[in-house]
Amino acid sequence: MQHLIKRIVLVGPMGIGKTTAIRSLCGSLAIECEVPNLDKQAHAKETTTVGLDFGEIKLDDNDTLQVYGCPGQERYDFVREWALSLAFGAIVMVDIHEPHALEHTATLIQQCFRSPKLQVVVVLISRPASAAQQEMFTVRLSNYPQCAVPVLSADPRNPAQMLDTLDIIAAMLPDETAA
Ligand SMILES: Nc1nc2c(ncn2[C@@H]2O[C@H](COP(=O)(O)OP(=O)(O)OP(=O)(O)O)[C@@H](O)[C@H]2O)c(=O)[nH]1
Ligand SMILES: [Mg+2]
Repeated sequence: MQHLIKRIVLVGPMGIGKTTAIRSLCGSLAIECEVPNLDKQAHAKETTTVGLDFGEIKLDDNDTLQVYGCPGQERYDFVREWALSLAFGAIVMVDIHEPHALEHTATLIQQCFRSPKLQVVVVLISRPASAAQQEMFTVRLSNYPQCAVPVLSADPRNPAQMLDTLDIIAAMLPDETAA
């Protein structure tokens, strides 16, 4: 069977769990770009990503998935743009309880689709929310242009849930997404 490399990018606001997700998936093999967080107003956590986090995952069907985690801070939006330009799939992570979650998610999805290579975008609800809240978010999001995309949910700290998410997005990628 042909061996393919599929690149996926994790995007979303500061502190949503992009680095945590890659750590869950790849453990000590994850390559992180963490530095002390000097913007505690934006998020109280101790470290934040500059550059790109990276992890590689072997999927059941012999495909390799490369996962890149973007910095969430807006000052590094050029890094996100560059990562998206290399990717075939994107996961937009969101806490649907955040103010402006809908608008921010829609803006990120639209940015993803501006990247010529990018073929699949899914939204990942990454904080606990009821089924009704998730349903309402999904319906409202689908009213934004280009935003009728699959909406999944998973805890970034949970390796099994993150693997399931990656399996779904990998299965949606067409075969010609070889590197
Ligand atoms: N309470 C709670 N915390 C969570 C949950 N999911 C992730 N976290 C925590 O949220 C934090 C996420 O931090 P990071 O993984 O560094 O976030 P990031 O998206 O990489 O952030 P930047 O790189 O700064 O953009 C970690 O401390 C996680 O343990 C959750 O469902 N509930
Ligand atoms: Mg990070």
